[in-house]
Amino acid sequence: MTLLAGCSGEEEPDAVIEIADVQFGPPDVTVPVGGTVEWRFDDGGVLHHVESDPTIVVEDEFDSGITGVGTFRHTFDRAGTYTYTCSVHRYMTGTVTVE
Ligand SMILES: [Cu+2]
Repeated sequence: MTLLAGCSGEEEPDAVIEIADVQFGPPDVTVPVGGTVEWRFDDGGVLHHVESDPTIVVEDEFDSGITGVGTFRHTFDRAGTYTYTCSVHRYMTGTVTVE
């Protein structure tokens, strides 16, 4: 199987957040309703976590699990502002605005 960038058939995310240097970059993104955000764990194997604010309603929760590699995607089907954090580094926070 041959996969070429742009030809793989996998949809491009609406926003990409790089996790590096113990930061979300950028921490705050805006996507349309139905948009997908991709977090990329690219911090030399340092463990991080993308975890939705536990106060949001259950159907909007997202949780990457704690990991140091790969990517995590979540699709946001309802408008709102979603805060998230890294449980390993609680000072790492960001928001996804869906509008
Ligand atoms: Cu972290």
